[in-house]
Amino acid sequence: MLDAGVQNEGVPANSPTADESSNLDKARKIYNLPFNDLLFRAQTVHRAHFDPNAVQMSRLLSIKTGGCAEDCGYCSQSAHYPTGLKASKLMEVERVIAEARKAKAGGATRYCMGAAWRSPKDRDMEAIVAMVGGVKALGMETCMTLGMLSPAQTASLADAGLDYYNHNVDTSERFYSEIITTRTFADRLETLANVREAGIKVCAGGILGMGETVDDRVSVLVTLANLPMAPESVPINMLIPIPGSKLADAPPVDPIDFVRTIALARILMPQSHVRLSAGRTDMTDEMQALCFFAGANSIFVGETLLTADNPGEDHDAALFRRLGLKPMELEPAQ
Ligand code: SAM
Ligand code: DTB
Ligand code: SF4
Repeated sequence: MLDAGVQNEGVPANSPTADESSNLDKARKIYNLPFNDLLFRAQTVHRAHFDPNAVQMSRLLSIKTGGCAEDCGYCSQSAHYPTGLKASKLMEVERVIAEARKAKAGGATRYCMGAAWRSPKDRDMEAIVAMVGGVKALGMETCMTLGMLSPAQTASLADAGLDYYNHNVDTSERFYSEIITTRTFADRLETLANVREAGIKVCAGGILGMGETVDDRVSVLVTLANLPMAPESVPINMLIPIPGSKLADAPPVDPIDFVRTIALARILMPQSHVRLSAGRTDMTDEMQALCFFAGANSIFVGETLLTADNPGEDHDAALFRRLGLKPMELEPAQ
């Protein structure tokens, strides 16, 4: 089994266990190791499971932007905050497929489509299913992030052949209600369980830089590592402060603490792809290099994430050259 000794096997994600605080203690000890010991350990785990110089490349598209009913304090797309973002309707299927084709030409192997919804309406499912089919037909992996899903909705996405569903826990259970009040941490775990149950691969992570404590960060990773099965993909976002949002003035994360969190994610979830996600435009090349050394092996490519900036192709190509990194190839479909 996984080698950090802090996972529970087969324990339902949302039932408190006697081991919970002991798992947190063990993970906190790893997080607080001397930095060189932590990075050596993370890199050793990384090399046992992955090519240390290969980085998976995903591309994002916002298929439905803004006007969201949820009050997530970090988000440009919440209707609860005056962020100045213009809301738009669900994009045409053909346009989505045309954008995916361009992303493939730019080297992306996974196409991630995001919608600013609390959850999809049943009337939207036909278009969503057509998008999955169209992007898959290009030979790319598909990922969607559409908010909360019912078992019936996860079943139709699974039938459409969706590879991954992204649904972040974002922060610890303790801190959750400071950031979002229109849904609960338990709601997030329920959708994650529905996704797993339907046989879709899980992408779930969090955000650093929202005023959370180190314990909150450790707790997010312990939660994810202790799901009945760890997520295949773990995005670690650094808050992009959005003017007008609740977290517009949140103090920046210490880069060393950010790298420690990546290292802990790698150690607790040895087989997962750990994605260095939002916030790379505010990271130096040196910080990103440390994140890759600590076990991050996936990024979003392209000029834009959903609504915010991302380093463009030229910058990332130069970074990959400087570090001797290469794009991770897609595994042939079984
Ligand atoms: N509405 C869906 C949901 O919330 O699940 C999908 C889209 S939502 C934008 C996807 C994720 O993006 C959030 O869970 C959060 O982790 C991340 N995110 C959103 N705004 C961000 C920001 N300003 N900085 C960093 N990460 C952000
Ligand atoms: C994730 O963890 N990060 C991505 C993806 N999942 C959907 C989104 C980042 C959004 C950054 C802010 C924006 O572009 O609006
Ligand atoms: Fe809506 Fe998702 Fe943004 Fe929350 S994070 S406001 S659910 S788009």
